[in-house]
Amino acid sequence: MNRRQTIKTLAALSGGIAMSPQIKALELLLNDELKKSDFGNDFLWGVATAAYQIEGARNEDGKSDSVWDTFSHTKGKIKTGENADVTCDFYHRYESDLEILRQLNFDVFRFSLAWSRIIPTGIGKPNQKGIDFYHKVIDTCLEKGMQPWVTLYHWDLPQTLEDKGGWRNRDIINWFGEYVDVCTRAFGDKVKNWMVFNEPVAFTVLGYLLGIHAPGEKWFQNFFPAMHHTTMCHGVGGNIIRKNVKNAYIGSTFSCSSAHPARRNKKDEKVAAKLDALLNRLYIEPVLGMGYPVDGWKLLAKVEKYIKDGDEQQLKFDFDFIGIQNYTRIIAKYSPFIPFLWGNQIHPKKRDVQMTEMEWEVYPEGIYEQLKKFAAYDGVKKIIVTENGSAFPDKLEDNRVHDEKRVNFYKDYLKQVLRAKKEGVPVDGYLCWTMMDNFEWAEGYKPRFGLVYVDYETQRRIVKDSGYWWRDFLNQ
Ligand code: IFM
Repeated sequence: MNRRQTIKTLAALSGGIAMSPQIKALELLLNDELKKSDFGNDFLWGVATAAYQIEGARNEDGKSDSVWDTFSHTKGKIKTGENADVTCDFYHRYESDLEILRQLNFDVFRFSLAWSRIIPTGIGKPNQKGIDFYHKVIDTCLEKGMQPWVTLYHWDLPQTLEDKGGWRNRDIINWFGEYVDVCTRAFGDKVKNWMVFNEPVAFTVLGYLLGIHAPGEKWFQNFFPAMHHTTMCHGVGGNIIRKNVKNAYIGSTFSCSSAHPARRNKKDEKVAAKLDALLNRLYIEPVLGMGYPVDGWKLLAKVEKYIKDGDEQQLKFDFDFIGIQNYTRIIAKYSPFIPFLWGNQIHPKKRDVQMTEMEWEVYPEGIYEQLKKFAAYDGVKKIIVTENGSAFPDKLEDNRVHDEKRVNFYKDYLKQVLRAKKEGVPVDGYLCWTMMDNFEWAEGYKPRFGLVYVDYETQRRIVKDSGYWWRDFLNQ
């Protein structure tokens, strides 16, 4: 029996409850044809990007190095030995890139500001040329009828601030406040949609606990202060945006992956709960006034050392929306060999499931599970899927890229978003990761996530079949 037959059978067996939202949602999964109108007229459609991954122009117009410039130029840090000094050269090609986006019918362009372009010394005098660049990007979006959605911080801390301890130094609360103040004063008249952070879990866990992202620091004594100061900056950043930008729509974005126990036993369940606390609950719960999720992982209580009187109040912020970013799920299993976690994930390779080039399991139901989970928090008013996408090995053949797997990925994940929406989850928008292939952090340029293929030798852009699929879907 295939998946379609199974769902049909279940729907038939359910008899009396055939009209329940769950069954309606299952029926929806049977329907191969997705319609834009199913999501409603006000649903937002866009793409997401990040400064370091696409801009290039490493030292142009006064920009200083960020931690990612340093990290990518340090031998052995990037798997392919590459860096993003040039990457897609968006700094010089933003007009034609945004024109491609317009032709693909997207409403929203999400991008991040590079702190080291705007205030090269980290704190102090802003750099007018850096500010001018973002004005040009914003104006181009507006002229083309697209909404600019701005992320204030997508991992590229000015190196000069890292030299002072970066996110581990409590002074970053003031440094970040100053930076947000400069940005919101500069662009607040034109930009209404703001996100404080991109995936705080990623840059603190990968950058300060595991050392596999910039700045390459390791261990809990680095992670806990970085984590607490980042959380404090949610409140600080949010309040400054509220003060400086009239009618602002304010959010922050959170990566999330369902953590399922491998077996129904206490040990595996405990590992899954720890991973859930770390990966999904760590940053959203303090913002909502619930404190750190120590019930999920007691070890997190060690952050107390860095909490000062009055911090708990400042951690809270009443966001207008929450961005969720979902790619995969994790299957968690007890292991006596991994200290603290006492567990590990069962790699998708060992589970005979479809994987992307990142070796992440393709698990569309995961986005539904996370939308339901985030919507269940008191205080989450609206949700936007601020990133979702996949890397597959793309081949350029006669000027076309037939990326059928990526098209199917989008269709399957979108169906799950719609399923959640039909069940009452207040999800109001969906942004693809990402506009075009770019620098995938420690993985270099190998994984290609874009709707547009980038030939890095020539900087030629080639719209992939997935890009055309989006163009037609959005044109309905
Ligand atoms: O490329 C990243 C992005 O910067 C943050 N979210 C996940 C993407 C894919 O790994």
